[in-house]
Amino acid sequence: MSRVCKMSKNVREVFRLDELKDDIRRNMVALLGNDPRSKRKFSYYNALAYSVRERLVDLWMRTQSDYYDSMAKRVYYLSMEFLPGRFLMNYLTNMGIVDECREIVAELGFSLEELEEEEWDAGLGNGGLGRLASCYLDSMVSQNIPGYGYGILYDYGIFYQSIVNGNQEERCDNWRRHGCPWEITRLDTLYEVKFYGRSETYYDSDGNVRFRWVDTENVMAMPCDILIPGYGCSHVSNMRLWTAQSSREFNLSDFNRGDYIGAMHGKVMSENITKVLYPNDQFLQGMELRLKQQYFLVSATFQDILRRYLKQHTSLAALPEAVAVQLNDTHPAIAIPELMRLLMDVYGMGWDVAWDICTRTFAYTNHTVLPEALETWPVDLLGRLLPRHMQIIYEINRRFLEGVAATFPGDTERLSRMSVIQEEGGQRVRMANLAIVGSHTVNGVAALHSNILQTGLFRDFHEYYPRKIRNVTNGVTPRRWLMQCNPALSRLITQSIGPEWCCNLEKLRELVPLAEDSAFRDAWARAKLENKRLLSRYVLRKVQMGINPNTLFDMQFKRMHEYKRQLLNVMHVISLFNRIKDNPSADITPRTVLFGGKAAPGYYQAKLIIRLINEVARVVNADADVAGRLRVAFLPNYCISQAEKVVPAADLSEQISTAGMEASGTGNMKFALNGALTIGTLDGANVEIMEEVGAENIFIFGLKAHEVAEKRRSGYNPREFYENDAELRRVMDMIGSGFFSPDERGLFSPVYDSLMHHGDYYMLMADYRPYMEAQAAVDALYLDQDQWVRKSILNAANMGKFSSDRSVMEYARGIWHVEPLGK
Ligand code: GPU
Repeated sequence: MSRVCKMSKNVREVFRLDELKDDIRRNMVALLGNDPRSKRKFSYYNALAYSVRERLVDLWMRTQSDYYDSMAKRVYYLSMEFLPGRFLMNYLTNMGIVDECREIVAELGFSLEELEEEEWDAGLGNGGLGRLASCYLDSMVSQNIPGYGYGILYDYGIFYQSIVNGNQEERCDNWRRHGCPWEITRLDTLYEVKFYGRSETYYDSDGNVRFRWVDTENVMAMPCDILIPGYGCSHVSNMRLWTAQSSREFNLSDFNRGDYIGAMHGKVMSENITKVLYPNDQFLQGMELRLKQQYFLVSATFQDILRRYLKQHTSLAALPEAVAVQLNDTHPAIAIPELMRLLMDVYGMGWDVAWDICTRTFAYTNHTVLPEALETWPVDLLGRLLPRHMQIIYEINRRFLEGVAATFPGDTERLSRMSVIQEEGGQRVRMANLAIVGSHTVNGVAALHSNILQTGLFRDFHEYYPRKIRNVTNGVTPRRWLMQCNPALSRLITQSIGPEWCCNLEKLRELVPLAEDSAFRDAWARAKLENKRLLSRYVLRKVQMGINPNTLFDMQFKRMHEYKRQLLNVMHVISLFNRIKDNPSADITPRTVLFGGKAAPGYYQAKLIIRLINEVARVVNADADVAGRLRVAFLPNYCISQAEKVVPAADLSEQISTAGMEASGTGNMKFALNGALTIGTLDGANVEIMEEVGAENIFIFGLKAHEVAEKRRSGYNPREFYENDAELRRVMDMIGSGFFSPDERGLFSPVYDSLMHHGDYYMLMADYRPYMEAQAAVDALYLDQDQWVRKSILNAANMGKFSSDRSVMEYARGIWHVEPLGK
């Protein structure tokens, strides 16, 4: 049993809480140079943060030496994105000292909540993919699985979104402007990362042909660690984020030539690598700087992995027994030729031995089937930036295709589909093919998605490697996504079934019988109402709009994407508006429809839909007939800390993507876990949510994935729905004719045209009527609060499967082959 495990016994003693207040005051002076008599919230937040962090450093060091002593196999989770949000409350929650801390902070004259609000989100990701990585780190360390996150410390995270005259405007997110107390910068550790140059052959002393990468331009990578505390402080791990520093020698040579500005230019250019996160979600832009970022992450990380490994091993032959590397999508897939290069060119191995090590080390997770998101890099770009890697990729492909050709003789079409090199339209490297060939396991992120990989996108690979492509359904951490974000509900659950649920989410099933207990239902409804009140106050503060907590809170919060179909939701809102206008005295269920989400800055259609939401909101909210029955708002700058306010307050969760397009979704899990009912298509993890909560407790509608595929094949005609449905026709005509944009009648024509004239690729017209019917069922059920609350309880109670603890254990046992330490 590890030393660390015993630490959680007496938190007061372990975390020296009696000294915390003094430490906060000391840090105010010593670290921040502030007068402790000052009442600046920001200073106190920082002083508290440092005081909390220093209590974990010791545990972190013990954890690391536990890993070292036991020679445990380590998991490296490589991701271009992490989306941790704020750290303070997560540290306190996982340390189990929220209440104690609240008291201490009160003695200093603050509320914990106001200090919490001083922290900027760490927005080092776009959306679900980055947040999943952060949930997995929480679950790994909480379950004693020795793992690390490796990523990039962007100076500028995902942009700050504001809404000006209904339009999205982007401002840069200078999140570390005032420092970040959670970072531990390792100034003394620097790795060199090479770019450009050329691959050179030479003969080694045995007369063998070898390769080396020469005439490179070098940049230094410096690590910055952020601690990740496990729940109950079982262990403390870290994510290691790299920042680019100019290399010293390239400066010096220029200085010696007297070219000061030239030297500075080079310095600035090289440090640009980690300047900014690319804000595209599921869209490849193909910029050289992005490929540089990817290789920068991979090169620095592998130097670190091998350094740590070689401290305890003399030969690299056993690497796959000591190291598992998970590639979070193809973004870090250049790691495969990089490890080959290191093993062959630096450590002198032959191809076959190196390839065997490589393919036993890597596993790859696919997160999308959208064609515009699949990474391909032009051969000339990749070959110029990473010439030796390009050579290795060609050789991987040559050997791979040899194998395929032997299995499927004469099937040249199959060869060209499976090739790592795409030939048509100029040679490009298909990163997904490279990742599949170089990994022992490939997984999709929900059952339906993995199935689509096996039978659709990666069908040829599934035929060739029948056991390689598998499923691990996503999950979310119950610590942040219930315990921390929803204290009212957490308290009620713990009072009713005890505290174990937060480490064993299946325990929530014990709530099932309580759905029949009217006192419990009342308490459940009160918790929801309290959260809705809190959110109403937030909405008033943010967008100066009053919303009524007694109305149905209908929420769609996620990145703006055509396939996620925020537009379908808007079409429902417009239809409700029309029904009220036609019959102002009609008895309808009062609703508040809330939206949030960022659009990629270059995604025209997604930005236009934001504008449409805001213009519809303007019309609806100003209408006297509608008052009290329908309100619409778009909350700017959706981010993790906003999600923590939104999710607990939802009655209805909108998960309405075109079936077959959302790989999994994780917002769907967060909302249902917090007692929202889902209206959704049979897409991604919605399918499994329905299986868990029961078809009678969820509003499923619309085309199924195979029907979407069939319709695309047989010819889909959106106009047919327009012609046969008067209510739909009216909605479309209002959008197209400028009803919501009287000063600019043609403003929304592109929205109208995409559905009516450009094929309605995401099939909103086909799903409109079924969606309207499902929404009518929602309205009816909401009027019966007793039934609604019962179903709300049953939703939360049946979400056990969607804990990221379960997902991580599936990876650990089935893919990484690691066991929790100390068990
Ligand atoms: N996802 Br690829 C992203 O958030 N960004 C990406 O670049 C890619 C995928 C999402 C999927 O859209 C979502 O369905 C999934 O739940 C999430 O990754 C985590 O797997």
